[in-house]
Amino acid sequence: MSTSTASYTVVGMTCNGCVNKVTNAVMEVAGVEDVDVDVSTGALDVTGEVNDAAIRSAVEQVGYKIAD
Ligand SMILES: [Cu+2]
Repeated sequence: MSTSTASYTVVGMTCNGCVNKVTNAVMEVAGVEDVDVDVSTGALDVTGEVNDAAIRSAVEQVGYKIAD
């Protein structure tokens, strides 16, 4: 398995509470080692064995969307 970083844009985050929700949800995804979220840009950077579909569904389950 190789470690890599994937970048997404999350829509709908407005505060640090949103950042914490998204961070915690993505950290729960198997293989994820590190998560970095920027509330002002919506940037979500995920490091680890990145499973794209699992990350998208984790973000959606806490109420946000990933822009395509
Ligand atoms: Cu918020």
